[in-house]
Amino acid sequence: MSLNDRVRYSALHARIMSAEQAAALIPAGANVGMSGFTGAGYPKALPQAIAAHAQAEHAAGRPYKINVWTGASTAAECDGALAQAHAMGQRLPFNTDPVARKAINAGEIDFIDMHLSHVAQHAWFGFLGHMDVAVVEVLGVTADGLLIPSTAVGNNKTWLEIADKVILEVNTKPSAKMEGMHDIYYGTAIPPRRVPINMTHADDRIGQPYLQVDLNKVIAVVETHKGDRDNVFAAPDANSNTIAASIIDFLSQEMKMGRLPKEMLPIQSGVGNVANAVLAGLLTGPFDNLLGFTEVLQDGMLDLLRSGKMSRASATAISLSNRAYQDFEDNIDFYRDRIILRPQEISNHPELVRRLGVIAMNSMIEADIYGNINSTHVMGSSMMNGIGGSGDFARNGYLSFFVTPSVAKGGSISCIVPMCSHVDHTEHDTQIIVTEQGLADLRGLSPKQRAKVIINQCAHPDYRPMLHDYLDRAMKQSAGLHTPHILTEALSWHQRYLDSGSMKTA
Ligand code: 0RQ
Repeated sequence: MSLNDRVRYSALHARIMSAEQAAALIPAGANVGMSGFTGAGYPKALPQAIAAHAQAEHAAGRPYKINVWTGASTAAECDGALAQAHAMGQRLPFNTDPVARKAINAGEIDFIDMHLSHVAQHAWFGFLGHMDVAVVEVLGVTADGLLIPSTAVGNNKTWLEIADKVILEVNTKPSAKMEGMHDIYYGTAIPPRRVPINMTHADDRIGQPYLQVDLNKVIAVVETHKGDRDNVFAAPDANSNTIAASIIDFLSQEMKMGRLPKEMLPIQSGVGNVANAVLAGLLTGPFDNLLGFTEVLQDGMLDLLRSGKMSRASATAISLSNRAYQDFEDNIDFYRDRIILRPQEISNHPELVRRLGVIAMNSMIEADIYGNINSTHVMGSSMMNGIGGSGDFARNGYLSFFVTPSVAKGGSISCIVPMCSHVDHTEHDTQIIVTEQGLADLRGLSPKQRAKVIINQCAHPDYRPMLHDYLDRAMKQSAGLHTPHILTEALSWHQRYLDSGSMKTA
């Protein structure tokens, strides 16, 4: 299908131009809102043209950087290209690109790590500054001038509303038959004018299938013809399968005990291999008519929909391997009835996560013996990806799981430590921790009770005696204080790793 067929609002045809021409319209220092969420729906041609433009400007001795706000992570053609060209000054709210990560940790990019549900509203409130340009991938424009969203909705609704100028990147590669799959809610308002969001089931449609834009703001329309990045996952390993089995067993027990409704509650699943293993486990598990209320729809959830185990899934992005994407396109009529793509301010909304009773499952980097969770930083200082949506779901979910293998880097790092080197989710947000060693149910436990359960159930046997020793000595020294610590020792495990390459004592 040609670009003119996709852009059915003919007045926009005059604004079609090359990515290079459009890139030249973005001035240095601009705040640019880009589409993109977990490697889906990000602009592909324009960021590379901006990167080339930046390099030409640098060669001419003119500094050129822009500030980039997205939905979540993009891909090499976007974050990677811009970081490679030293073209990003500020970046928010979540990144997985290795080149950008390096620049963030080198202090070249000011990275602002935010809850994904906060981004749009902080932008409306004016907390982030003024948005100059929005660069948004769409699948087409209707004859009425409405925009057909792409594989991710993310913050696009907000970017299109608040930006002074808009550049549309029309991707002619994904099937135009995605039209109708999206649900864009326009009812959010700034306090004190907010009203409840009228959603009581994960699969309620509360908005319209199209994004709106003031067409007078559209300064360029650029074509791209390229699929999203291949979000491929290795087959689940033994650890992931063990963690998945523990979670499914735990949910079954909860249901038997009457603490989980028989019709089951909607599922949120983070990204990564463990998350996919849990979803794979649900394929053969005892639950039927599942609902997904999540941010990222990955291969595992597509399989659940295909099998009929899951009836519908709500997300803000479909982030698939190329293999699963082909299945999605081949069976698009089937999936259009079963997938609802929403703005991330809705997919991650605390009000909805709490009302719907979502079961949240997220991966982490480390947990401490009291249940504080680090999802973002390696050894306290180095940014990995960001908090993403994990906090939106963990604090507000009906049940909230944090999962990790018990050790990292071949066993030289314990993922259960005396004190987290950085805290994203506090002990108050953590209900259940799962490693391949076991599951620690922390609900209703005091800090000292939690510490014993976490060490006994979740720590690797190589580190369990060291953790017990730390806890015992901390209890003795503190003589009964609420959360015993030995402050001079609490972070010594991380320091030992930095000094010697292992958290183990010699
Ligand atoms: O590093 O690749 O150099 O070997 O961290 O670890 O085990 O492959 O796990 O890919 O699932 O990522 C928390 C980062 C886990 C991710 C995190 C090292 C390990 C490896 C990756 P290498 P794994 P995953 C929905 C929810 C926050 C956002 C979130 C994440 C690398 O899940 O970003 O939850 N979560 N969003 O070796 C040092 C430790 C370590 C460690 C692991 N204790 N110390 N390094 N690693 N544990 C999605 C969105 O919000 C969009």
